[in-house]
Amino acid sequence: MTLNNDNNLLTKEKVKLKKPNMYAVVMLNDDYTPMEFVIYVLQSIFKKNYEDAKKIMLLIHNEGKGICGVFPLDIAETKANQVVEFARINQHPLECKVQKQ
Ligand code: TYC
Repeated sequence: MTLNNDNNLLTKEKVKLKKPNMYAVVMLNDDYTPMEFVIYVLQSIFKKNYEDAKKIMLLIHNEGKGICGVFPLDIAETKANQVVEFARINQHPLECKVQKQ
């Protein structure tokens, strides 16, 4: 909004707010990572409750991949890196990728 000197309303400017591009963190299935480890990752990094984490883990196990969450790019990349790093420390081959929505 703009006011003139008499404080009268002159114009209503359009403020354009662009929604941020969103990115899915996609987790991939493998034959070695224990199911309970994947559930723990989904709970700790993606803040899922046990029930939802188990459902997502089984979907990935059965379908080959699945979305853990959708975030702005920096957060998606941070979470994907945390997953891979935590898996490496525990000697599991768990992988995930970041995919633009
Ligand atoms: N397929 C694994 C097993 O049978 C479990 C698993 C689920 C691994 C999801 C990775 O992203 C994954 N132990």
